[in-house]
Amino acid sequence: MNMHTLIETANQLVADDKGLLAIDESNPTCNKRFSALGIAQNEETRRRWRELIITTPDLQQCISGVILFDETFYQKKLDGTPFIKLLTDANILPGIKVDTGAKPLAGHQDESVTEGLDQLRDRLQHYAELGARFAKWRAVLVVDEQLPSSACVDANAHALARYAALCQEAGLVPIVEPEVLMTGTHSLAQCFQVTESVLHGVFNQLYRQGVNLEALILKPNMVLSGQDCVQQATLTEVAEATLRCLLRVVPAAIPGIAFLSGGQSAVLATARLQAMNAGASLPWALAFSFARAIQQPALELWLGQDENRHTAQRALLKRARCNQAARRGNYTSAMEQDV
Ligand code: 5MM
Repeated sequence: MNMHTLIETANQLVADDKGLLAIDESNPTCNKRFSALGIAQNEETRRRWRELIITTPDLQQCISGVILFDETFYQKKLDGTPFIKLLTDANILPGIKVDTGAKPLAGHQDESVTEGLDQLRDRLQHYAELGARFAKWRAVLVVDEQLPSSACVDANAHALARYAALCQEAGLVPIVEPEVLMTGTHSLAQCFQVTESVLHGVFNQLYRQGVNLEALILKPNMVLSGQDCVQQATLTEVAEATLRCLLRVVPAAIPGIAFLSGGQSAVLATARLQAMNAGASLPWALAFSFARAIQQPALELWLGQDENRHTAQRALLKRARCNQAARRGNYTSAMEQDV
């Protein structure tokens, strides 16, 4: 492992106001998104969708890295060119989701712990040999009056740190993703309190496992009101609460924070990123690592039909450009009218 290279890669992922594009949906999740739009749910359709995304012209102008799922990692363009080569040739860093999913946490109803540490060292080495430059692991935390339990926070923080240490050993930059879900009736204040305590737990474990903070990217949720909360926080309240929370618990040593979108609408996710980047200077780059908030408008135009391919690519690029503008603090709602 060359720590200098790892640090360079981590910085490259958040350089030039670019962000990450997550296309690492597991097959059940990808199929669920397809099914909602009447798109066929099979390996070839998933390949065609991912090919459309990866071959979007000019994507590299606003996207620094793409997170792949294992199936996609080995797939090829119709002409036989591996997706990994297409990305690398376009100067987009290929990444790989390496967790094996959130599984029920024993003795803790409605809570999960993300699994995948078994054989992880070998899997990471394999992906690195095939050209991956970074990896991703997502933990899921549910909020209600009692949850998350400290057992759930501790177990997930420990697994994230073990994963991150193994990634750095293998020469891959770890994307550390503890997601506090927006589903539920909880308030902005509850989300703040849970997010703060989860991030505390994660950075504590990262420290204990000897993970180099200069060579990782944090992928957190924004601090939001639960989606069924009667009192929805305003744009300014979300931006203020998210920044206050992150400034309390995220060390200045990390190069960047790249938010997940978590089910927010594409436009709202961009507007909130803009609101956070429009203010005071911050110790880390504040970027994006969206899946739905970049893909969904394009998917709704594609509908599995080749004749919609270019329209869908334009919609995808537009979202990527809007998010890059939001990183610069230059995004305005007028950009939504651009074709
Ligand atoms: C939270 O999900 C991640 C970011 O996506 P959104 O911006 O849509 O919230 C995403 O990378 C997620 O981890 C993958 O889609 C994989 O999810 P599954 O549940 O299929 O493992």
